[in-house]
Amino acid sequence: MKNIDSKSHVRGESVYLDDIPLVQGTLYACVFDSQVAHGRLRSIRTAEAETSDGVVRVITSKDIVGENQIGGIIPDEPLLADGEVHFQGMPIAIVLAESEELARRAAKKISADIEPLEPVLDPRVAAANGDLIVPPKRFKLGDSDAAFERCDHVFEGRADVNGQEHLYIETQGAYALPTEHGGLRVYSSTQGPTAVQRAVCRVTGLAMHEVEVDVQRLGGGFGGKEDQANAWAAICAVGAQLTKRPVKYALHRMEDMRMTGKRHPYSADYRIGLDKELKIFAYEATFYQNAGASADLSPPVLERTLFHCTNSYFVPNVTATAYSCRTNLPPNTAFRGFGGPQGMFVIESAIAHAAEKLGVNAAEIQKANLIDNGDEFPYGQIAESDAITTWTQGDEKYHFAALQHETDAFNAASKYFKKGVAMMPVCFGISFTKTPMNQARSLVHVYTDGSIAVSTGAVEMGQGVNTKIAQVAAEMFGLPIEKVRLHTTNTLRIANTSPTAASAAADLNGKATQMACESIRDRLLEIAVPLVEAETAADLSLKDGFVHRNGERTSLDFNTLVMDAHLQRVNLSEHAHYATPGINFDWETARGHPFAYHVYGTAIVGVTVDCLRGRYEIDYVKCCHDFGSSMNTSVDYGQIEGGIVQGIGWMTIEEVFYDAEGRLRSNALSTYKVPDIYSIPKEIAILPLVTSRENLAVFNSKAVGEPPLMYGIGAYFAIGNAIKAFRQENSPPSEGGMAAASADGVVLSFDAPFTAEKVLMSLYK
Ligand code: MTE
Ligand code: LUZ
Ligand code: MOS
Repeated sequence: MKNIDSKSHVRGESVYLDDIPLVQGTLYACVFDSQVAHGRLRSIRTAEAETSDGVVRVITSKDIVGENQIGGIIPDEPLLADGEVHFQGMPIAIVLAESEELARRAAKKISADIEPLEPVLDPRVAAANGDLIVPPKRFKLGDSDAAFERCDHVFEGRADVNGQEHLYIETQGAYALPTEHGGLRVYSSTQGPTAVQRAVCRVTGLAMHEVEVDVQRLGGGFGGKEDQANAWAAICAVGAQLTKRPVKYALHRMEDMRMTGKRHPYSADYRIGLDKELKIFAYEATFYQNAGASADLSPPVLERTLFHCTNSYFVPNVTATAYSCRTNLPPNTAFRGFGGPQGMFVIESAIAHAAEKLGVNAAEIQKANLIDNGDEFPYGQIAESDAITTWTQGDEKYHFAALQHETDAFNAASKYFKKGVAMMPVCFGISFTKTPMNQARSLVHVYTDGSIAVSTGAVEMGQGVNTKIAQVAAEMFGLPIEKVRLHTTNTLRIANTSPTAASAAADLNGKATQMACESIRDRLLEIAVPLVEAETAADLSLKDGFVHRNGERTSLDFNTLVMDAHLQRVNLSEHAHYATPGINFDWETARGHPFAYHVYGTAIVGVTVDCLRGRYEIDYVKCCHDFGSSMNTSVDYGQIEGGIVQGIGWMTIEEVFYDAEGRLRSNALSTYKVPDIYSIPKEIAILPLVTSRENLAVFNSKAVGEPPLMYGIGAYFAIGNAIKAFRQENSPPSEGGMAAASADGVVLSFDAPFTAEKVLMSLYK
């Protein structure tokens, strides 16, 4: 079954923020933002902008009616700079004008007198200065100190991983309209309508019941709109409140890239200890997260780094410590995987390091340590594991040994092109790690013509959540999917939503929808009992648009039944609430059962490196992926393909670059390269692992949004292996391994992304 949006997408008929018809009198906002990464804001000169053509108002922090604050977790983020600026791109003033162009023109006429202060960009420096967003977090299993004493091999090193630009096709934006009694209606391109509502209320001083937030769909979010849609909605709301006119702001691409945060870069130290059988007996990691200038979502991102620091492996003795470091970059934020991929990259680096030094294939170490049923994660949850199954089935189908052999044979015959192959197992926990966030609601109306309207807290952003929820409703009522319509995510219909994030939107909102439909269906079947001369409703079901009795179709169709129920004054609507059962986590002890379940998978990634130019191609990604039982393979395969490409992009060609002044140099698509049709893997093969074990996924169809991104990490190590093949042939063996800075200064370090430049430098002295 295709994504229900595919037709309107292809025809250009799908409605995004910028397609909403504008109300007469709408003003356009544009932000004047800081050109300095860190400094004291002495004064702002707005006079020239204020008298500029078409300008209605210029707003600075002192004009804000409510609180000048949008920090969701920690109140450390002013909407408009006041007293100090903390990153280049920090909003200082808002211009409102009669047209977009006039607003932009006027914003250029604003200037600010800023006394520069030393910017801090390196998270290790921030940590040394004691500038942390929250106190350090730690996971501990067993006793790693004692365990290292007993290891046969111990290796330590450093791994760095850079950020990533979200590059949703639709940039950030919002449109705020004044409503009766001083209220506001806000259209926002957000993953978190309630988060937007809260931010709008805070800056305007309005109560939540006075503010309606509505979201049709997003042209991509990828985590970038989980928290960071708030500022633009708040800016429009402040403008609408002060002028009593509608205000719209849709960011230009370069504004968006400059002013918004990205995936968190991390720097980490690791220490890994193995025994003679290659069992990882002890692991220590220290993570320095580059949080940027304010907290945003950095604390839970940091926590998820710890949750995934051992990836798919069971390690009996683990100490993992994580620091969230405040720097003068735009606040970094959620990005597909939410800190998990950064944690996984470090243990994969440690394993590659050990493999190199021990002269074994990294896959041997990986395989020897896969987490099994009943093993304990470093946070106390007991694994119901399919890590070994996905590895074994993937290997049986795609033959890692044969691919390795093929790679070696190619390399023996080729001087300037070298191939590399790597295995990449993945294990990702499904649920918000903050237990209270794991709740959702759904509002279902059955209309008297038999058509069905569904509203939930889930936001459609291309991932197909609306398709899955429509499938749930259609299945529950035994109707074709055309009879179901998903409506906008709206805070008046569904209140207090969790953001659409953590890959859990289909599970949470799908389950709530299932419950709502179940209640209405049960009432309908009670009405049907006498109409089809059944004994009890238990004998009845809804299928193919008809009531069935003991599995056989009766003459009573759905529409007739619905009208009959209505005439008997039966409620045809339901608002249901779902909260994931059985989950908990206690940060006091750093133990619990935070995840409803885990998603497992194993990928084999193959690459070819051009050893004269440093360029490379991704030949294939072949994976065995744990679906539970997919309710929509075309949506799920799309998520896997997209996730893999995005993960590879992060690990290879995408390079977020800030200069020493904290200025984003990769600030446009000419300087920030994302995978295109030419650089995606030549082959993506997916072997579904179908399991029927009961899980907490909707219709047993496991969450798929984030886990596949992490298969992309394999590309980094496959490239590393190709480089190793070249260097083994072209340099003396004493030169040192992939992880080591060798005596002659050649460095093959763990420092993602592996851009062509870095590959070239790694190939030669
Ligand atoms: N797929 C598309 N096409 N666009 C997106 O923005 N976001 C990803 C993933 N897949 C995203 C996507 C992220 S970060 C998450 S958390 C999940 O979708 C969220 O949706 P779900 O909970 O319905 O899987
Ligand atoms: N967002 C969040 C997330 O607030 N908590 C999470 O645990 C999470 N996990 C993945 C992606 N977004
Ligand atoms: Mo996704 S990072 O949970 O929005």
